[in-house]
Amino acid sequence: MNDLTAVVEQARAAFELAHTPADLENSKAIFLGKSGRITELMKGLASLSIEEKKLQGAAINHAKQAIEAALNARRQALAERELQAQLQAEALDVTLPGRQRGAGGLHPVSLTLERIEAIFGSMGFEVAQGPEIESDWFNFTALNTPEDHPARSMHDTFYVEGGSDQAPNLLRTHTSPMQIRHAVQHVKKHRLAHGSPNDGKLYSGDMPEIRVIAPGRTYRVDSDATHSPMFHQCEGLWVGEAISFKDLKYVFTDFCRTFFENPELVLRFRPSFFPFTEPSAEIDIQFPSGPLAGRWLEVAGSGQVHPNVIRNMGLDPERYIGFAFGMGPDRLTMLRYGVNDLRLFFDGDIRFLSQFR
Ligand code: 2U9
Repeated sequence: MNDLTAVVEQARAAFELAHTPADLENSKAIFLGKSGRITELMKGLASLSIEEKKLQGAAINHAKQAIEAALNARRQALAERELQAQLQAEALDVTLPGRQRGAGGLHPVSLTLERIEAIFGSMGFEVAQGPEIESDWFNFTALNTPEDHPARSMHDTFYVEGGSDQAPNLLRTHTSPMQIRHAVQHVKKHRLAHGSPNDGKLYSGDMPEIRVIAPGRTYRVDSDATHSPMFHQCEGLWVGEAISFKDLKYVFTDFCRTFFENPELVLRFRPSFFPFTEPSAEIDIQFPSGPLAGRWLEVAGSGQVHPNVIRNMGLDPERYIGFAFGMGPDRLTMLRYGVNDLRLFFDGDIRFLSQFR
């Protein structure tokens, strides 16, 4: 009996010394293998009497079970240890700060365009849309620009393929063509509603007012610190039966004071010339205080829409009249934020752009 207890103790000790599953399987062979200690003891039973066989056999089985239990316990301990080592090796440090996705923001000129749309929107202006590649007719002819006007030269305007000599295609030089398109659609729609579809004559029937702004990209052959070949424009148009210069002054003054958040802002209308307006005026603003105080700053062109342009919308200028204005959102953005070089807007430098987030 003492022998068996010793064998069990030796097995336990051997299993404890095994530090890998392979070591453990070697130790198992010594005690439970084909010629292991337990098998040898079983073989010894052959020479015993039946009574002794029973007793000794039961004792050996008992010892064998104890060894198997120790083996299984050690197997589990090694597996557990291996798992812990693996978990530790593959551990994720969840306390590391996460990789953040950079917060985006709108471009400063987009912020200005949104602002312009909101302010004119509150005055009942719709927002027109239209193509950046235009026909010569919508960009120049419909806007009363003479055939020999310098703006029509290759020197000033980007011409693109796809048009003909009679009707060339170009990159729009202003956003006015969108307003012509908008006005023509507006007139068509209300002619139909009044049962007088196109009869070739100018329309002098009833119609709601045209009140629209046209913001967007425009293109001219020009490039220096204050000119970019691509720049933005926002034009406005209000046509009705008695829309006068007085309305232009009121609307544009209100717009400038709201845009620059300064109710004391002063405006000046200076006589000028544009082919599409008559009379025409440049609009200057002056801040009563602050870094720009005391200087007249040119911010827009404007005027009463030329009768020829009213005709090109399909309207009778004897009944319909209105005003138009055009401004540069790029320049408005420079004035609002104190930016001194237009090119900063189009360089795409994140250090500059992220200041407007
Ligand atoms: C229609 C008829 C008339 C829009 C106008 C200006 C005067 C003007 C430019 C000044 C420099 C814009 O900032 S700028 O690039 N614009 O001076 N624009 S009146 O006149 C129109 C528009 C549409 C149908």
